[in-house]
Amino acid sequence: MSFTLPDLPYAHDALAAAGMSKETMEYHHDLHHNAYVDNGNKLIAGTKWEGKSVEDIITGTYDAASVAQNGIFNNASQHWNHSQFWEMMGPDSGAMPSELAAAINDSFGSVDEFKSQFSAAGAGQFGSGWCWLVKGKDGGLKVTKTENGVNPLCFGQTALLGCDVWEHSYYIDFRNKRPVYLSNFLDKLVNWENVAARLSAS
Ligand code: MN3
Repeated sequence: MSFTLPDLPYAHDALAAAGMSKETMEYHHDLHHNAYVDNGNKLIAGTKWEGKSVEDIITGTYDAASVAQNGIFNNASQHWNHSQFWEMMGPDSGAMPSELAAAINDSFGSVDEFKSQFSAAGAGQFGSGWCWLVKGKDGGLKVTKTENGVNPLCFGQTALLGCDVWEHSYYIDFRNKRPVYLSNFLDKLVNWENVAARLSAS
């Protein structure tokens, strides 16, 4: 099995009113994500990873000491990260399902405290990376941040929500204002039903 670029689960302009423009989606999905797919397929061709699942490739190639030089890992992880990211957003953000809100309250004390920690993690990630809401091995929820394409699979965690803080994700719409992009993401772009479904499936 090789990598395939998934279609967006909505039209390219579906998130524009919520702050993520059609132009951003055309660059981010059609060009950036597609490049991870194409480059990943070239790199795994003829290796033992050809035919393996993207999750197995990520966990099998992750090496904290050599992320920057690890082409197979970086492209596989970025392919997986973006495939999740598109699903984690939607045009109808809606209210947070009660079971998700309860789990967040249990771990963070309040939804506002979770949002504060998530935004701080994203704003504080120096350079390219992601911030996450994960379910850890102990069953509790926590906020993390990762460099480049590193993701929760590398640490045996379940990714409930992730936000791409590479500049290509926000520069067209928010220029250099990453904190504004993050607060808008939490307030208008997140598909909380998808996040809740990830939690109940975990
Ligand atoms: Mn990206």
